[in-house]
Amino acid sequence: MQDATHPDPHLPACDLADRIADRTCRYGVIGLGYVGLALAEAFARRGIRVLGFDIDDAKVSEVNAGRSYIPDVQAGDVAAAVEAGTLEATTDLRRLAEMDVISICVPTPLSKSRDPDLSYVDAALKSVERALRPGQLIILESTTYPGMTQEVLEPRLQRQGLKVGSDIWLAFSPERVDPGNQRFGVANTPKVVGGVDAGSAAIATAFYGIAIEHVHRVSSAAAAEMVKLLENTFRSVNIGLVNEVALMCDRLGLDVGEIVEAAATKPYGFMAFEPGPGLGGHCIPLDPIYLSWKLRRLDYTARFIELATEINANMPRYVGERVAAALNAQSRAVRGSRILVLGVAYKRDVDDTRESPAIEVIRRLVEAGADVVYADPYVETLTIDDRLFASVAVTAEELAVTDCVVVATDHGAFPWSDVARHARLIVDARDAVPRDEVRHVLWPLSGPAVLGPQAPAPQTGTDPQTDRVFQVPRENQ
Ligand code: SAJ
Repeated sequence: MQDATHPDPHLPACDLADRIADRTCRYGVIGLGYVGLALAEAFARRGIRVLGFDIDDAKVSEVNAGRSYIPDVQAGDVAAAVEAGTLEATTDLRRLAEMDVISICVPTPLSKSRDPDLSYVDAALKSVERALRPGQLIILESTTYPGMTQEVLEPRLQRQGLKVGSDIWLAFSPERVDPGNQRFGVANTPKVVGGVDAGSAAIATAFYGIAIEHVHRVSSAAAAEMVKLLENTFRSVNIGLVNEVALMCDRLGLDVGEIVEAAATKPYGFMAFEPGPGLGGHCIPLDPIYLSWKLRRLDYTARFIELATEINANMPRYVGERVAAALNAQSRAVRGSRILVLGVAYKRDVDDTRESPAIEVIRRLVEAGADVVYADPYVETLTIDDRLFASVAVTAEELAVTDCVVVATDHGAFPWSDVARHARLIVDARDAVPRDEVRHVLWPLSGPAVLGPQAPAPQTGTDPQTDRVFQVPRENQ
């Protein structure tokens, strides 16, 4: 919250600053997705009158009915804000003219050619331009490449004849929302803010201070854009590293889960990341590519980003190979085998399947001729390559007729003990199944299979994918 005893020397003396100080400023949020709805509700609960803007009638109706379609935003909070008159939603973008502060929280995906797709930002900006008036603060929250706010938004807004830094203000502030995170929300997640000038930075800092406990100001909008990309590149590269360690452990006959778990006992200088079937979500797989794309135009190759992207994108193929090797060890082919994939969401306890690696795992198994079904309590149906799948229940009966269970997403809601006891063969890409309860055979992401008391006799053979001789070591019998 702003410190009233130490006024910000850069804070411009203007009506907007006054309305922020007395909490009468009107706040418009463009894009009511998992970022925008959470942000709107956080300010509404602080008594700011918030108007959410979305092109999706259904979202607008849900909000105005006091309901939430974002699992991390409680319906009760939305209802209370609507009831209190501090939260409303509309599709009428002309009403942006009524707003004092406008946050743009629209998707920034990649195009088919893996270049930044800024069409959503462009559409939102067009609406802002049409409604622009003196005294407004415009903040871009959507993740983008360093320089975009200053190089693209500022000239566009100034075409309206208004001067940024005196008539209007412009800043960038990256969204930081971790879907499914029960501990950190909008109010207690520090907010980074960078302005195209000192006045914009100060007024944006003052505004966010209304609802967010800690606001961290950086020297420019480009710096704030880069902060976000560092955060997400950090995750992509470290996940890529631990996935490459999984590939190394596969060749060394080591269980990568054991290796990472042991390394994580180091109390300093190490941060554990979990190897898995790949990288999903609409941020981590994509955001770093905004950075490498920008740097290529500055004649620099962001090698870590490109390597991590390659390794992470390869993991679904690796999991498919692992399934083939596990079935082969039981003299079964993938073709004709019934395979149950547990989890299609991109990570545990969320309902989002965007960029989910499980989809590529399923695609590969179907292409190899398997009879694939999936179970995911958060995802009722899923279309992959024009084929509609419907989630099945994880029952003892389903497990008993399954030739191989593939763990792709480690939702807490799955009956992991039942899976361990009833599944005849498991490939666990998330280290989710309790090994000590396995009755039959479990293949971790890498390393020797784990044999339960009811496992078939150990076999040896040659893995057709790699010609590596495999055998189930005696210590696992
Ligand atoms: N993953 C791994 N191993 C790990 C961590 C994650 O394989 O050790 C996978 C996940 O299963 C998932 C993908 O990576 O498929 C991304 O997971 P994530 O939690 O890193 O990413 P998001 O998109 O759910 O949320 C992240 C935020 N999460 C965390 O910081 C923990 C944060 O980085 C951003 O605020 C947010 O993306 C965003 O919107 O940029």
